[in-house]
Amino acid sequence: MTPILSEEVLDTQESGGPLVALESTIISHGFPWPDNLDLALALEAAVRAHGATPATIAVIDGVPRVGLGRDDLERLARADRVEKCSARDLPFVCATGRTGATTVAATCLLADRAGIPVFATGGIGGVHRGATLTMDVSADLAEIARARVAVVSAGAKSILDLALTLEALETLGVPIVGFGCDELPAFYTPHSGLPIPHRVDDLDTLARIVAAHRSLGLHGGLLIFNPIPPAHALPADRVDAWIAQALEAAQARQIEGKALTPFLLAELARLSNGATLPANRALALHNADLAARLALRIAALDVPALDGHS
Ligand code: PSU
Ligand code: MN
Repeated sequence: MTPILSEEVLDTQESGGPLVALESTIISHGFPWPDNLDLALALEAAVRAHGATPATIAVIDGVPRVGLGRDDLERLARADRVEKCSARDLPFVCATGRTGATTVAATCLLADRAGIPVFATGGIGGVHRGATLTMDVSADLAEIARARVAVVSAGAKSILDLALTLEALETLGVPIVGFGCDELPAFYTPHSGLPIPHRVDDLDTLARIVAAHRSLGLHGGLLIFNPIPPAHALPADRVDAWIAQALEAAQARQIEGKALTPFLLAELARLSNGATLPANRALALHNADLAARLALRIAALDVPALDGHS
């Protein structure tokens, strides 16, 4: 299951240049066609704008690929027979020659294998509300704890239990840094009211934290929270109401397991008359921008390369 790196990703890696991993579930299952293709291309452009190389990750016809061409991005965006592929799904999707859009969990795993130290996403999965009964906890958390990747996200939206998500991350020992914030951002809004342990306001310190994490030989990844820019944030009370309605609809229709997160995202878009989509797009681009700038600083710091990946 060795991932195949695109020529551009290989070249960048060989020259020690900056690379940013991007996930593909946001393309296939997070946004509707054709906005999703537009976003996938815009995310790559945001990374390139800083001189870094984007590496969008997915499984194409059974091959885990790091760095995709436009045709692959379009296929993922059309989402015709594209599976939502978390870490546990990788062996099946690869062995049967299927095409899978990788979640944060699967993207972290493949980015680690490819030796890419920085990964930008929109929001991470976490502990779902009601998890004390359902045990629905996203595999994103376990994989972030295992993969040697710095994950840049706008937090997690309150379709999840954000307080329990922070507790789970603490138990897993994942280092958390707020970039310009001292509380967990709640995806569509910058505020959750839940304090996080460390705040950093400049890129140099952020890069040095990633370097320290690496040179201490710490296993696993770290999480960088980058709140949505205020100009794009949605009103918190409206978001709470849409989430409550979306959760009710999921319960009434008995939607659970891997279908739950995509269902809730689509419901929020529907209930908000599409207002969640530009906010989601803005925060994802904002994260790609920060990840690219961070990748540049890390490359300049001469951080020891990841070893042990195949
Ligand atoms: N949260 C979002 N947008 C997303 C996802 C989560 O705000 O697109 C996607 C990510 O790919 C994430 C996955 O890794 O959903 C988590 O799914 P689950 O809860 O089934 O682990
Ligand atoms: Mn789940």
